[in-house]
Amino acid sequence: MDAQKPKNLQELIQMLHKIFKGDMINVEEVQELMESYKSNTQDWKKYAIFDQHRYTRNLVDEGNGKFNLIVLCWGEGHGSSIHDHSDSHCFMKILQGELKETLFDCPKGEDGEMNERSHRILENNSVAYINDSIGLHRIENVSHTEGSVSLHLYSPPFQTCHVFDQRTSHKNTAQMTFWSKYGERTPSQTAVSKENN
Ligand code: 2CO
Ligand code: FE2
Repeated sequence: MDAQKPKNLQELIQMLHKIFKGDMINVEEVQELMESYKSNTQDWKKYAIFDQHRYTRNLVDEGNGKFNLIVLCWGEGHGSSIHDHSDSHCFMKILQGELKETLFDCPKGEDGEMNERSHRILENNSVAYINDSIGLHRIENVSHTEGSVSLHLYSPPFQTCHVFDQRTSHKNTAQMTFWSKYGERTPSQTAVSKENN
């Protein structure tokens, strides 16, 4: 029997709370559930706070400590570094526009160019999944005319990740911060902690 489809973002969040109650995570189940929600701007516009200079991370829900649900806003040409996901599951649903995902192998050491494995365009409403055993990725909004918005679920939640230099494979730790929480702009912090990865 088909599982019930969430009619809006609130229902999706309730259903996510239910399936994250236990200790096991069924990746396909989460992916299918997130895919079955059809994006409606009205549901998430209060979280979609863009910045001119870089992509923003906007906290929607803390999932009873089991996961973070975050709306990311990618202005035209904005992109992330190459990064990992701190041993967490990462689900990423497109809410508006498109995003390009480039996959990289995890470098063995810190010498030389990183190996680019593949890339793809993620279309509206699709859900991508990654974890550190799959590899690393870079996410970009390659559009020159449209902002993109995506919904990310990380379980367990994490506050730092590793970022990598494509040319040298050099690895650094990056702090992840929120541009807003529950629709309210986060008070501004020191310059260094405002950086996204
Ligand atoms: N992991 C990045 C972040 O949370 C976004 S790329 O999609 O996982 O900032
Ligand atoms: Fe990521």
